[in-house]
Amino acid sequence: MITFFNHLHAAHQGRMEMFRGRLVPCYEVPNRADYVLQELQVRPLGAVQQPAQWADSHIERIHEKPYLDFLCTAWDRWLALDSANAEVDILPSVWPGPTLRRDVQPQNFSAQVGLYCFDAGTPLTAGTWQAARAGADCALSAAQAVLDGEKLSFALSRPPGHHAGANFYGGYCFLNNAAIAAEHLRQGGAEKVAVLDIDYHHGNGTQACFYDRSDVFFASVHGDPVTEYPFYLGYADETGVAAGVGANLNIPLPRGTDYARWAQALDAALDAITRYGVQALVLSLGMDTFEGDPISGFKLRSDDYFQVGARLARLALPVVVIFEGGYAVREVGINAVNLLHGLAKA
Ligand code: SP5
Ligand code: ZN
Repeated sequence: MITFFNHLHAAHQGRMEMFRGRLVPCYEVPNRADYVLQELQVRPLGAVQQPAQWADSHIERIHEKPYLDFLCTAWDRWLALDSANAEVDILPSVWPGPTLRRDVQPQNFSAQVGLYCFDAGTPLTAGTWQAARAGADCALSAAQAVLDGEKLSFALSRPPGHHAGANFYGGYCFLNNAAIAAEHLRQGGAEKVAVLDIDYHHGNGTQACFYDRSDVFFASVHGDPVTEYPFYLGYADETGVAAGVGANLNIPLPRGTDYARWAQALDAALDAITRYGVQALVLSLGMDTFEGDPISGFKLRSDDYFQVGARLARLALPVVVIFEGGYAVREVGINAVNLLHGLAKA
């Protein structure tokens, strides 16, 4: 395995997110990535490197240019409104809900934030762009490593990506690293690829990126959106549109699901990927399926992740692993590295 570590990840450090009318400390904290790196140093799985610097054109295959322009200028515009804004992060407070227009771009900064951001839990901070952009470089380098013949690569980065889409952010995510990696595999010659998302939360951004495409199969096992974030996508009846019909698989599971039942769902997703017939896999690896996760509801235990890795290895595909969620900070390194060892050694 080769790991690409985002050395700029801590530039993104949100202070507060909205929960039930109050601002509470962010769950998506810099320590998360540092603990995974630390555990990889205790139980190594190959080299840890910095990514190459990739041109923006690779990111623009997934994200729209006006959205990227907004992200990379947002903090400076925020400070220009009021220099005291340096003390607080950007959160939206107004959205283009039902009957309101999203086809005109308002000039007002807060109105633009609401156009691009779909929740009030995702602070945009001074270093968000720098961290997210370097994370996309990690994803591209990890995909390139697989194109160059590596069997397993790991983009160890934050903020995560799977809730972000072509022109929106939310769910702690800004740039969709898994989608960027999958598209890079396609550009590099893989005719069909799969993205398997095992974060606790449905990967609505990734699904949206590929929903009308037959060349990227998206499969996700996640908390049932009828009760779980992101609520408005991730149901079993979402199977794709147009050319993408049959290339999207959602397996929602109830809160409280344990490893035995979760593993059955994983096997169903793996079977579907095998039947689809792909040359490479992108794994959106969220560790928030862990029983100790503070914001999630599945019951996987630390030792289970070895088995998860071994099950994934049965696909016998090259895998690009993208780090997503997981908020039990003390255990996130052990759990992620358990899975990677199960995958690499099987
Ligand atoms: C990448 C990822 O895992 N994003 C998840 C975003 C979830 N945001 C909503 C969090 C709601 C927090 N609820 C706190 C409950 C504490 N008891
Ligand atoms: Zn998650």
